[in-house]
Amino acid sequence: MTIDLFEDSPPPPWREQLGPGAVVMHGFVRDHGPELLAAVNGVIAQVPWRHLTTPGGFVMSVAMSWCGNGWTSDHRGYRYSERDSRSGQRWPPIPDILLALADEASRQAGFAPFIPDSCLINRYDPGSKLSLHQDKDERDFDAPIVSVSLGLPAVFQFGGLRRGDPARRVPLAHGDVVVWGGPSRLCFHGIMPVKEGYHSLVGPHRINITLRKAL
Ligand SMILES: O=C(O)CCC(=O)C(=O)O
Repeated sequence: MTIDLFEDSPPPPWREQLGPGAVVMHGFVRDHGPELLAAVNGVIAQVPWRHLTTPGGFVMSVAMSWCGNGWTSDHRGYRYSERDSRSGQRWPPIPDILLALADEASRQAGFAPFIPDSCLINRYDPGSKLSLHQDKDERDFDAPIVSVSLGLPAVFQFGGLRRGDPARRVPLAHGDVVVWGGPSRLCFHGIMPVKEGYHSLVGPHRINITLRKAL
């Protein structure tokens, strides 16, 4: 697929290595907020925000939506699905702009061309957080994870392969992209509670778009 979205972009202002195969590309999509947000809103119109319940019975503070392969959490555990179990319909396709972003970010982080099949969109209202966890419900771990931050800033925690390993705290801003894979693919990570604020484009929220090869 060829789209020229990233061809005119300036080089990323700076990269921060978090570990082998894990990098923050600060400002990578800073100039593309409106187009990315339009893509997000197109998905939300079809898959409205929802607060999932964890297998342990807790309602997640983060609101979620998705496209490509969807994501479910309930008392039976976490899993991906190709279709909405209520309607039997496939979840909406991943917008081209997000596919292009994932591929470009993967290559620039040193990974192979990347075609994700699942895109999870998280909305953090002030106070929302995501506890330290591993992304391990995907079928194979060869592909990296590409994670985009829009709107309010947040502190990303990035630890090691064991839950108890020390976790680095990395401030993320609008337009930052984190890519992790290879030896870091299963590193624990999370988001600390998002502080109150207002972003001129996104409003009083942080939006995260995470692209994965799930099935
Ligand atoms: O919001 C973020 O930056 C991280 C999201 C995340 O860890 C996840 O969706 O698994």
